[in-house]
Parts: sequence; structure tokens; C-alpha cells
Amino acid sequence: MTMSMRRMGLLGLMGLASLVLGVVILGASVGWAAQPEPWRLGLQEAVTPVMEDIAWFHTILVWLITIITLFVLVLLVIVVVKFNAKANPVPSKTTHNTLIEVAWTIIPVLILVGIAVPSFRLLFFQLDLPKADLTIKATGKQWFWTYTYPDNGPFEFDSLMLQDNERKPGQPRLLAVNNEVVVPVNKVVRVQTTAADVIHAFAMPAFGVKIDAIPGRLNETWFKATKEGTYYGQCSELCGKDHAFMPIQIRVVSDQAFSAWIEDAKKKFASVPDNSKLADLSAASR
Ligand SMILES: [Cu+2]
Repeated sequence: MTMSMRRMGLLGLMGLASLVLGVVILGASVGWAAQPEPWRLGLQEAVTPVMEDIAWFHTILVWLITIITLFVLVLLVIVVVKFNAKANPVPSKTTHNTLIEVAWTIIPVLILVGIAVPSFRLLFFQLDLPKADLTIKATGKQWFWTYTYPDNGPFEFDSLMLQDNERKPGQPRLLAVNNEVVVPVNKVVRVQTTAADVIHAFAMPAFGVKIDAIPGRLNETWFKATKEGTYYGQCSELCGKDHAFMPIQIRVVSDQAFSAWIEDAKKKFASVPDNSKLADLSAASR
């Protein structure tokens, strides 16, 4: 095998690898669902304006990367075929070409600026909280989440992953919880996150939400779910041995269903005792 043949083989392999990678990434940008699925490569279905923008931006970038990669591959192949030692025994001594040098500086700069503009627009969209219709507070704990609804009354509940023997048919393994978060559809929900022990992260792929939950600090983000349904997410910060077993389940419902759920929750999760009850208890124990 001659040197150039070996080089050809190597380049061919590299080309094939980048092509496969391109196809895989392209595949990753099609196909949707509201929870992780076996063999899924793409993003989950977007159900918030933020996630729609993220998915759009992701697709644009994948196309851009694919085109650039193929362009570079074509250039490499031309170099290998036209300018190897056999085809081109007397190499040119050219060292500068002002036009090409300016072009290969300016064009990438323009591409990067073109990426930066929608990128920053998306960042501001995510981080600039609109006026919220309601707030939920998620506290990460080893290894479950505790939720409160600060503007809907004094109740608090723990949300623990269902074990295999607790799951009903249709409830996904490692994702379904005993007490889900319920929010109204088409309402701006402010999510406040914190943690009681170590750093956790509140992540809901279909909503485009991922935010750290840090002890002693209150982070906030937002979402506006535009489609009723049940959505699953997970803790996304390594937080100890059961990090993989503290999923997040959010059910998006109509306004009426949400009001009804709030009334139920106030009774069901009335674990935060008000003072009159405390007085009763202490009187009873006397
Ligand atoms: Cu965690």
C-alpha cells in the first residue's frame, strides 16, 4: 500500500464517519414524544414557546453543521485527489492569496454572528421572566422533590418515584411519581427551585426547563405549557446514590381542573398545620 493510498483510506474513513454523524444528528431532530422512549435520538415534543424555540434553533444548527462538515469534506477530497505526490509531482510554491485569506476570515465571522443573534434572543426569552400567573416551588432532597404552591394556600407535598410494585399500567418506569405537580394550561408558571441538602437540578425536557436547585439559594425560571397532558423530567445534577430515582412528573390541565385539584390538595396535603390546630392538639394532649 502506498502512502497516498493509505492516506486516501484514512480520509475516506473520516468522511464516512462525519457523514454517519451528520445523519445521526439529523435523525435526532425529527420525531417527538412527551417522555423518554427506547432508541429515541431526538428531542421530546415541545409544549412551551421556549422549547419550540430551542428545537427550532437546534434544527437550524444541525443543518448548518452538516453543510459546513460536508463542505470541508469535499475540499479535503479535492486536495487528496488533485494534489497528491503522484497526480501533482511538482507542487506550487504559492504562499499567500489575499482574497481567499480575507474570505476564510470574514465568512466564518458572519456565520458566527448569524448564530449569535438568535442564540442571545433565545437566552433572553428563557431568562427574562414574564409576569407569572402562579408560582410553584420545588425543593430538591436526597432523593425526592417537595413542592409548594406559595400563592395557592398552605400545603406542601413530597413527590416520590413509584416502585415497580406500585406502578399502574401505563405509568412509565423510573418516571412516574406518587404525587404529581399539577399546573393549568396556557398560564405562565414561575418555578422556584432550591435544595435542602446537596445540589439537584429541576429538568423538564418538553418544557425546555433545566435549572439548578441549590441549598441556601432560590433560583427561578418559567414555563407556559400549551398542551394538556402528563410530562416527565428528572433531576439533572448528580446528587448521590439515588440521583436517577427522583423523577419529576407534571400534569397540565384545564383551569377548572386545576382549581378543583387545588381544593383537593389543600385537604389532602394539609400537613402545614395552622396555629388553631396546634392549639387544639396541645389542649388534647394535656
Ligand atoms: Cu437530585
